Amino acid sequence: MFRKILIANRGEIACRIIRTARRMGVATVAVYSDADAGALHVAMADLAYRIGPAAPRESYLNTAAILEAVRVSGAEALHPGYGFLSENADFAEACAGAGVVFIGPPPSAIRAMGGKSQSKALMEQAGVPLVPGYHGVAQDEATLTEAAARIGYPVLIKASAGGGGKGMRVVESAADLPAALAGARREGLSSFGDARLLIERYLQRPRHIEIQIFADAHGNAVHLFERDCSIQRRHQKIIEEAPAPGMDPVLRAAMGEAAVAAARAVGYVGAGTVEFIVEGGAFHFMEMNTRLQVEHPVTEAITGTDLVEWQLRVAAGERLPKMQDALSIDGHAIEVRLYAEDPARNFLPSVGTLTHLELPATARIESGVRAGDAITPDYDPMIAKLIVHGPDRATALARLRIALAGCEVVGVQTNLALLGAIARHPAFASGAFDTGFIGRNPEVLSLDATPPTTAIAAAALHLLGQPAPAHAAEPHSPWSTTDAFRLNLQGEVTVHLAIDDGMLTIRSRPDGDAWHLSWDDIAHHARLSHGTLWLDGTTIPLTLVPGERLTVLTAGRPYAFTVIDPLAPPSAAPPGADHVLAPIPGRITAVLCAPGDTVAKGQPLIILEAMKMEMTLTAAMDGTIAAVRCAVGDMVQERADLVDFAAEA
Ligand code: MV4
Repeated sequence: MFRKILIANRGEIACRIIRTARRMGVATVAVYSDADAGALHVAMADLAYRIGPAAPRESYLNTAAILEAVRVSGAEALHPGYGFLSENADFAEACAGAGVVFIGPPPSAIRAMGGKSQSKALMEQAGVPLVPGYHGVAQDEATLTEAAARIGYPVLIKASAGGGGKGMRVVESAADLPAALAGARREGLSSFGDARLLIERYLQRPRHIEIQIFADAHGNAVHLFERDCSIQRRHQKIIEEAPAPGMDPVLRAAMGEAAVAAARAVGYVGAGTVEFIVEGGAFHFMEMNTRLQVEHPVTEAITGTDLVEWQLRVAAGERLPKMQDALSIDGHAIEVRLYAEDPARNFLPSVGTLTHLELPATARIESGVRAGDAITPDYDPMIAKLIVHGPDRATALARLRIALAGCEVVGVQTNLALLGAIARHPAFASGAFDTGFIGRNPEVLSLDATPPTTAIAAAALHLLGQPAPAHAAEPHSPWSTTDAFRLNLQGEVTVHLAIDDGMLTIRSRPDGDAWHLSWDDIAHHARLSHGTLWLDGTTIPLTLVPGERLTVLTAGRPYAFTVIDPLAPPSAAPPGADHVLAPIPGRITAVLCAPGDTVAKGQPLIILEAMKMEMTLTAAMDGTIAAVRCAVGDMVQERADLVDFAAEA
């Protein structure tokens, strides 16, 4: 076994790899960018080296800096994690050239599976079933038109070099084909520098089922069953589970054999995943991911394995720890990805400091952050993965609901409400879902932000125990205290709270050892002590997190209140539709307008790149551009004013 490995990654996966290496007695070396100098993976490792500025291109994708860290640290092997350089064949080759073992497949296997058309041709030869389609070299209009007709409409056009749904177009009939081909070519060229296309029969309600495979350098290859990753949003997985609900053992065996055949066909070594789409009992190869995947823990849970340990053993030349006969499925596991993203802003990444973070001890937690850390615009905004396991799916799902209720995140917006809504949804519980789940159940995306009575009462009681506003003219006068001293008003104190667009006025007065609170014409009797609210005779546990906003965590959800000081001077009116503001911090990648331009509502004005996403900012109204306050390459802060419209004539 290696004495020391370097982890060329960050966040939860770097932490997860360090944990297993340490258990195996292998020393660990972290690398970090300037943005990560204080990150958890750096604190956990035995040694750590700076590799560059925050931008991935200059740090976690910087081959020279990473190989220099390998050299000075004396690491014998390098684990690339997922993302970044994990599926870069040139990097894997550079590792070999530098005398360090790349903990992953041979560069030739990465290359063979890298392109869609090429990998499909290889898989066809290996007898792995494909979606009926065309993935040939010829790209002329006549060939593609004839292929689409032969396949039968509806067809799906994909960019040969594509991934993540980019460049995909559904075409319902031959009349729509020329425009769709032209559009997909343009998108392929701009996104991947490659205009080649392939065409497939469009499956209307597929499930995304993938097979975990593992191979060693001695000619052994096994599969570790399937994961169902059908619950996705915009090609981003949010819930994964193993085994797939309702999976038939015959189909499982056939998919497992096909996945192993796929691995053998490219001389695979190490951990890999073969993705299929499944519809009506038939399965079709989509692509192979030549890395350890984010969702590998559900496979670990049902097979009782540690796949990072397997990766290290195989990379060190050992045989697979278990052969196919020794592998079986134990119960059911579900993983959810908790992201820092804002449901109210179309699930854009939400940046900020995690002022409060509690994750449930009842689930396996994989996280790269702790309370006090920041979610920055530089990297993926995942906060944590939660993995639950049980003897059957119903038990695992019940454990998931409990685990989600135990998550407390303050400082950034999260997708917790979405995860909870899916975990409670009957169609998810039934197991009869496909990749269209969120599209057909859009109510899971909408959140009811109305705070419950408990949260309002707790916020008001907390504020009643706080000092008076700082601007009070005479801080020691009875008029400025909040102990409910008032002449002729029965000791009444008024608290003003704002939540989202709403505003609440709560009247309060002491009542024995508790308070009498009233708002919206309803009165309550309440007391707050030791993290418990006593309200109208019922005791409710909750968490209060003071800060710029006061957050009350109750019933598994955060409610953030802004304390309104009615005596404070009015602030400047916020810019409205006549300004384009940066929704999150990021880098300007295109400026599509200039002063004096007349633009129409909805017209793209600025393209902003942040958290690995590209965002097009559009005009909120028809008008004339007065000023453009940013240029390509600028880093801008959240709410930065990017474009101003001229005042209406
Ligand atoms: C498909 C498909 C239907 N028919 N191919 C989306 C991303 C890429 N990896 C493949 N994708 C799809 N390919 C055919 N012939 C539907 C999808 C698809 C999808 C696949 C897996 C998980 C989620 C998805 C969401 C929308 C579409």
